[in-house]
Amino acid sequence: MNENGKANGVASAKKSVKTDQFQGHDYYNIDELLSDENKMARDAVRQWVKQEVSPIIEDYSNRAECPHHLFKGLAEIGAFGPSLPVEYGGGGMDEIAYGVIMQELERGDSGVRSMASVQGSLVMYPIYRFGSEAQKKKYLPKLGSGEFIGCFGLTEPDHGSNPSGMITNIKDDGDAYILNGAKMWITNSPVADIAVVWAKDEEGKIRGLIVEKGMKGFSAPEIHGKWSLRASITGELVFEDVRVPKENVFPEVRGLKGPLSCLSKARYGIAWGAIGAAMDCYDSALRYSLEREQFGRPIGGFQLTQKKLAEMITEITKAQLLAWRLGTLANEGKASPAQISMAKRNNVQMALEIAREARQIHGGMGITNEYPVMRHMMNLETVLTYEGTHDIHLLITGMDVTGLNAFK
Ligand code: TGC
Ligand code: FAD
Repeated sequence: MNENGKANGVASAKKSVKTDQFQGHDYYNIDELLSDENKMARDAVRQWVKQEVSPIIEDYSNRAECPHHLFKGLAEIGAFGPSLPVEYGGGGMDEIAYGVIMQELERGDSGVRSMASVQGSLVMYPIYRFGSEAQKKKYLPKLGSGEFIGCFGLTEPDHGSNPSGMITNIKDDGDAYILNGAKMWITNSPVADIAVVWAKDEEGKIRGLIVEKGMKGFSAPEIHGKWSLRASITGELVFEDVRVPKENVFPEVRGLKGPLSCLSKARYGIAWGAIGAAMDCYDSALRYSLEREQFGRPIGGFQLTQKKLAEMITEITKAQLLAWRLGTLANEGKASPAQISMAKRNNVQMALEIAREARQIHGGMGITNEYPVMRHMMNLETVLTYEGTHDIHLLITGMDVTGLNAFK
């Protein structure tokens, strides 16, 4: 209690939310490794997140509602496909620009970064990479401008980590395919105009197709009751004899490498994004540790608090270097799927551990929505699982270094 009989935690919470964020998380001058274009992209997105996301996100997350209105703004700041060519609705920037944009979005909220990851890497990218010229012309400009929202359907109720077992299927019916099956846990599906769906053909080969909202037999019910990623909308995709014109099928790509190559793109973005969530937790914990007093001094003066903060900035710095090096490899077209797995796994786990430590530094206040920490922590539980679980990425690394496949 302070001299006015008020709880210090609440008083300092009110004070600290008004304080500007610390910028002290560039411990190894990583800025010097970024191009001017990278820095401009990062600063513009950071500013946008401060103005448009930070003031509203706790409220949306509390109400478990998706801030759909942000889609247009995300398009305007170039968050959809930053490294895709401009003529196909992307930003024409390099892979590090894509990374720092995801970092700044996830500093705001993992769900907002998800909105951009799905649209850019899981919907625009497959259409750009595998689509016919007509598909590219029809969908990419509208997706890039945020006029259309897209979703990506790979996971099924009984096939998550093992998508090759999928049962969703297409059967030839003249000028169309008849699509049957169901997808589960699909980000943005209830609000999507189109879904990129992966299904097996009659030969058992995985094909990609674009399913449009309103097609007869297609529905996308919302999944409720999430304690994580609450500001992101998640749903199913249900297909009951949906007639999909053949012109909506990706012409060439066959097999799991189609969807997995999209995942490589998105997992790369998550490796950067998780750093943003970690930075926000670290900033909040550092600030709180300097403001909050116990035993007559700031809690930041205690060795155990300093240990937590010192380890946090060490881990953030290591994650930044991992992401930056991965970005330089990606710019040269040399980032392997296994290298991407290592960075996704390491950086998400790092962010989750930092969120948990930051929560402790905030004491009881850490469990409230006065601070972003608990929201990030809960979000990161999803990020640890989607786009390949923590353990699946470990096994990908294990397979890469031993040459032995633990999945088969
Ligand atoms: P496997 O036999 O190893 O591979 C099949 C073919 O794919 C190739 N490949 C890849 N290609 C590109 N990028 C990658 N990352 C690739 N990984 C593998 C591979 O070379 C092979 O090619 P080919 O030419 O020989 O046919 O496949 P498998 O069935 O043994 O599975 C391996 C495993 C377990 C690693 C894979 O299934 C996997 O990654 N599982 C995890 C599933 C997953 O990540 N699901 C994510 C769903 S989407 C999502 O979560 C979106 S969240 C969106 C948001 O809100 O941000
Ligand atoms: P399971 O595969 O059943 O795994 C359960 C546990 O078993 C995990 O711990 C896993 O690591 C472990 N396990 C599985 N296999 C092995 C093994 N061989 N060895 C050791 N351990 C193993 N999917 C999409 O297609 N599109 C989306 O937009 C999308 N968005 C999502 C949004 C949210 C909020 C969530 C939660 C998920 C989303 N997903 C999406 C699905 C996500 O990719 C899957 O949840 C994830 O791949 C894991 O699948 P699963 O949940 O079925 O878990």
